[in-house]
Amino acid sequence: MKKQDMNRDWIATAQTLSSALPYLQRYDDATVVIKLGGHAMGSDEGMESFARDVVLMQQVGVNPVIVHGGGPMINAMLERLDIKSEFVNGKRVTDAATVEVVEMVLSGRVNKRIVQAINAQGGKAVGLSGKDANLMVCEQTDPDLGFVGTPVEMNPDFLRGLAKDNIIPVIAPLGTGRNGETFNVNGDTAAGAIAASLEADRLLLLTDVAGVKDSSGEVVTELTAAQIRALTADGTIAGGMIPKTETALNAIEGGVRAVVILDGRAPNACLLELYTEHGAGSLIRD
Ligand code: X2W
Repeated sequence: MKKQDMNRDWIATAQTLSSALPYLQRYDDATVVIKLGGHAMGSDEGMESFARDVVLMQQVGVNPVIVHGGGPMINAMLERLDIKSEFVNGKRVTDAATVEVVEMVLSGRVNKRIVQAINAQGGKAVGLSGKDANLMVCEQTDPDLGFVGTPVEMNPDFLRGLAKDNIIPVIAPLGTGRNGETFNVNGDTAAGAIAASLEADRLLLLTDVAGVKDSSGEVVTELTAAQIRALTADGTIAGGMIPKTETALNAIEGGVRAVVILDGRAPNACLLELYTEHGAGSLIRD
């Protein structure tokens, strides 16, 4: 590279940092809950880039809380163990044998991979599940689904305490039952409940689609809760997007300022959303 071109690169970097100032100020001390879905957890490079963004966010004043999924990793382990599994309305029918595998996979390998990636970038991440410190006490969602839980009681004070010590919680979506049961919670549902309990400034739902699409297939960059309801009623929002938009509506109703559904595989997705005018994905607010 010619010296002149190199200078231009550094100047562009400095300009980028400078233009981020209003966003850095806006999100100073903000609580941002990030749901990292199993489909958005790709390569080691992707995980490294995600972890770097999270650590950067914290370095500039955000309190990040990570909630993860891991559906595809659960599927792979159930297959290896020859346990059949099916989904009803986006939720896994979970018997006693399945919930054991769900906990092993999510609280084990998946959770620790994220914790390790964040710590490798200089962050202080701690892996938890909804069982730890009673972060997420659940009731059974529906007897037909077995050990699938709906969060009913949360512990946001514990998470606030961690934020004060600059600890980044990485939470697996399992809950504890009042009678000692282990409940499998949909990752989006868990992230929404945790974000609402914290009255978070942002909930970022990182997935493998670019956002909410309108009837012509274009991603809509900003939507109100009423628009989401209308697009759901006319069938434009369908399939796997439904649990995400439902989570978004519940989270907003529960006190979250805004929810963003975005493609977690895109490079620096979180930074693009928080720190640039461009934003990323679909932003939903009341
Ligand atoms: C999910 C939990 C993991 C999850 C499951 O068993 O697959 C229920 O369906 P993703 O990667 O975010 O889809 N739980 C009740 O939600 O993972």
